[in-house]
Amino acid sequence: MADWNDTIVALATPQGIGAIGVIRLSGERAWVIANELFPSKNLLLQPTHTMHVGLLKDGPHVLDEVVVSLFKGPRSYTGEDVVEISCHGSPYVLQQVVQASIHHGARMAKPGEYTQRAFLNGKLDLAQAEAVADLIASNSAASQHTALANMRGGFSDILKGLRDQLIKFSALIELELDFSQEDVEFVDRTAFYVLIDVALQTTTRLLKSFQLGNVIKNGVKVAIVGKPNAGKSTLLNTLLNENRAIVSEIAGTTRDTIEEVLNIQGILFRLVDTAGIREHTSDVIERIGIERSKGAMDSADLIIYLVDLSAISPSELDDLTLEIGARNKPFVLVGNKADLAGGSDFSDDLLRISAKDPQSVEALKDRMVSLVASGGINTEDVVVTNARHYQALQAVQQSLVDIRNGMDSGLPGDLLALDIRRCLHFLGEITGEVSNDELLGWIFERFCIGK
Ligand SMILES: Nc1nc2c(ncn2[C@@H]2O[C@H](COP(=O)(O)OP(=O)(O)OP(=O)(O)O)[C@@H](O)[C@H]2O)c(=O)[nH]1
Ligand SMILES: [Mg+2]
Repeated sequence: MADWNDTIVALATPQGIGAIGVIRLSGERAWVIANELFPSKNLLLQPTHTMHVGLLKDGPHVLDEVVVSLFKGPRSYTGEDVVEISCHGSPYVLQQVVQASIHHGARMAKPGEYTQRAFLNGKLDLAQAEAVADLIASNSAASQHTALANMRGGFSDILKGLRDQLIKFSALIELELDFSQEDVEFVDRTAFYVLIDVALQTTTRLLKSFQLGNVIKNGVKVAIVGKPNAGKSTLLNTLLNENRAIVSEIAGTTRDTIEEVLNIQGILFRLVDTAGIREHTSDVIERIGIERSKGAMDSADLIIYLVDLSAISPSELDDLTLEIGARNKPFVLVGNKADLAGGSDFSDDLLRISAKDPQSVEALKDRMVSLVASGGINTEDVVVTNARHYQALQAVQQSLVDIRNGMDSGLPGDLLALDIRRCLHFLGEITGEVSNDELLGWIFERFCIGK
């Protein structure tokens, strides 16, 4: 583990040329080092949360004209004394400023070390710190919202509530043990049952949100499937607004799956165009493509099943609806080539589009978004997006079940107390009350340097 008494320095903005680049110093000597590089004013006499313009010099050597922002701990990101130096964004200048800081006694920061210090100084808990990494990596409005909510402590608050109540009960049970001769029950068992049930409901909801969380983080996988020539590749191209896939009137044009990412109303979709599915083909490559199409359907979060309205009868369509419905997966049945098919003898459930016409595809986009939303994506809610939290939550849930079973079978108080402690342990693992150097190293190594 790093030495927490030293002062660290790193570039906080991305590598490369920019209008400005920010270098951040954190630690006991942050202000002193900045002051040594900033001759025009004594920074040590300035109040916290102020900004100062002036030349930055390493000895006689002028480095840049900069803006220095001062933060006195604990009112800073890390909780320590922090200085942010906004320089002109030349990689050469920035490198020189980092070097000068090192000459004056700073050490290059390790990946995630600022956030790790913030955690160790109690500025954020572990779940919040991890949300910082998620927020930096967010690539859609939905993933931004969930990361932001978790960073601000929504998830942590729920866990903390659970923990506080369990601690209260475990204290009472342990008190009961001290008086075991007297055969008293301090703990109101009915109230405890209620508590455990509420806790179980909460963990179940959080565990369920993980699937959703993954969807938010990684995108909703959408398989576009249907018979050859239905217009799948045409639809992909129109959705993406570019000629991504080859389109032709030859059935069996698409051989392999094609995957592209599309952001619709803040939700990330991973669209997969597939080879048209037909039962009998002698073409070996086409057969492999069809296998992949079926695989894409199996792994998809949502299926768009496209039919050519000019080449299907209502009864065929009914059979198809049943067949896709049996997959137990959200799907949209889309009737394509509405411009060719005159007949309106198809059911109203069918979404009619013309894949060539961007205007008519808008309705499909709305349907995709609403399907995801009805699947429960509400970014205001707390959503678990982190596999480590998910695993710990599973353990929390299991220990809650054990506690309840223990109470059902009249388990003695000391054993019950043990189960409660185990549950508290797993809860603490998520927020960091229970942690070790190895775990912290693993988490913070995944951050970039400067965060
Ligand atoms: N009239 C009309 N023709 C369309 C429409 N959508 C697609 N087509 C035509 O249908 C033919 C097949 O389109 P594709 O997009 O290649 O069909 P596909 O489903 O990808 O076919 P495979 O890759 O062979 O499985 C092309 O000639 C398209 O121009 C539409 O909305 N209206
Ligand atoms: Mg195709």
